[in-house]
Amino acid sequence: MSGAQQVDAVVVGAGFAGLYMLKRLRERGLNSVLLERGAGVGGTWYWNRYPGAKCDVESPFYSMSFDDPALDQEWEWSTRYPDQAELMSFMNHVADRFNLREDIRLESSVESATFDESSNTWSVTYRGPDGEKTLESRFFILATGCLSVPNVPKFEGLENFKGSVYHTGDWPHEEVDFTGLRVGVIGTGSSGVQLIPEVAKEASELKVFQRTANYSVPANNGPLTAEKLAKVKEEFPEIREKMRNTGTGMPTPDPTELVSNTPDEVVRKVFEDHWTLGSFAIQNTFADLAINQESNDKLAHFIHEKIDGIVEDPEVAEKLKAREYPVGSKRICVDSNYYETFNRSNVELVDVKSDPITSITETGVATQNKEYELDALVLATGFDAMTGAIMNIDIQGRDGKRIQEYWDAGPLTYLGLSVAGFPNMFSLAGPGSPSVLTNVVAAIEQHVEWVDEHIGYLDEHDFATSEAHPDYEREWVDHVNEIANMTLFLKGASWYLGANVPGKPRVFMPYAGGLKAYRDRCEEIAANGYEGFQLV
Ligand code: N01
Repeated sequence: MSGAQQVDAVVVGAGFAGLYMLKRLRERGLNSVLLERGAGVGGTWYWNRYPGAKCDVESPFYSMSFDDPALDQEWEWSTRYPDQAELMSFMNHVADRFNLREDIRLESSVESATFDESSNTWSVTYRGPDGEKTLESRFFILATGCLSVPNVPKFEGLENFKGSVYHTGDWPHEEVDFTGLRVGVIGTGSSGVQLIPEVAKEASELKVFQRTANYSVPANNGPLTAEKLAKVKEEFPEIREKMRNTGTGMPTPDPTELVSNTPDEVVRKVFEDHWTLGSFAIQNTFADLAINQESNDKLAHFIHEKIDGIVEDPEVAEKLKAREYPVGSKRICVDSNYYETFNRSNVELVDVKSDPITSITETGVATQNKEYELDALVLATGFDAMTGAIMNIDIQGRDGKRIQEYWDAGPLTYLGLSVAGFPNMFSLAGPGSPSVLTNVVAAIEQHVEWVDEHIGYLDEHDFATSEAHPDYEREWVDHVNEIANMTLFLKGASWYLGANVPGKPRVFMPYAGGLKAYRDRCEEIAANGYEGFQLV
């Protein structure tokens, strides 16, 4: 005996996936520990607390019942889209309501996990408030999130900047006041698009450093009236069922009509109605928007016209129009007054594609042609997505096989769940699964329930370990690529492809076939005795 604490399962990460996984494992009678590097639960929503942070999936749908329909009935969502504070309240409520905290160790950062073949256990070492500790566990479950490792570009001189530097994905817990300051924001993805209108209200001057314009649509956020909430609650069982049966993980039916078969005036009316309604659902109005360039161009053109209608300075409007890639191939943004913000006299859009940033100086940002004096700098520069958090843990499977080496050219998984050579290790909503291309909470729910049932199967059939068969893993990775190749996704230099982090392999990581098709596949595999998994 090593002296390390023995448990049945170690779960890493206290976001939606980790909390629900812990609940299910506990109900199965497994002695489980959840390790979380933050000082609180909430995952993404614990770290991303920048001004304007909110989810762009509507409140009732960006939630799950945690297999207890009473939760759906008792929680009162206040707005159409949940903001960061409300999501944190919800996650904390979940942790309390299901008594999860007693098995959660906060401020506990996992450093390594090594599989011991003689005992079929994982030795998981983490650094916690009391120093380094090790747990020995049969199952090792990664609920580490797809967007949890901030990407900080290697700007020359960043460390010399005398003002404050913030990253949206690692925002301070105390309030940040930009009143009267000259602020620079680098990055115009979803985080930047949400933050910029809020900072513009406080800053004396705001410089927005944009390398690539994004497509953004209005959120049309507002209170969720008592009447609407009552209706949602009444319909929850049906809504949850619908969410399980669509490609997007949303309750709205998948589109069947094609732009290419629809008269232009009808297409325009559909886009217009969705623009007024708000939400990213505009990209799911027709079945060919993600696969047909000409159809997609019509949506791009529609958004460009909207920008022209909002932004007063035609030159600024022109710069704000995304042109190099199809709508949705980089994740569409959902905003509250983003384009309108560029009509403010204290806001300047700086195009750093044509005039690149050369360094950060003591007093601001230097581009090839100009220097911008700043008091504070916000990096809205995204994440080392999908693989970053997993690759940050020194994971060794059978025969000393290291995940860092095995995934050197991109992630290899079977169903995004299991990796050949890493027995009893499961990843939730990670690379190779639909996760970020769908309503991620719906995707997480499916993964957690599948893993939980799989563990039940192993126990019922006296199997000690489960891991992906390498041939099935290869086939799955090929399938993920084949589906991606049928879409327009490969035309955007997105974080889906690892293109936002210099040197990261360019591999399309999520599964683009939709949640319903994926769920069916997972169920079929389970029904066939977990085909493709080596059960020993
Ligand atoms: O990150 P991003 P994000 N010099 O990678 C720029 C989710 N999310 O945090 O496009 C200059 O999208 C980069 O420019 P470019 C959502 O899934 C959801 O905004 O690489 N610029 C880009 O403009 C989202 O997709 C919500 O040319 C540099 C920006 O930084 C995902 O998180 C809210 C640069 C990064 O955009 C990530 O969004 C927030 C450099 N060296 C986030 N490096 C909601 O639910 C990077 N950039 C609403």
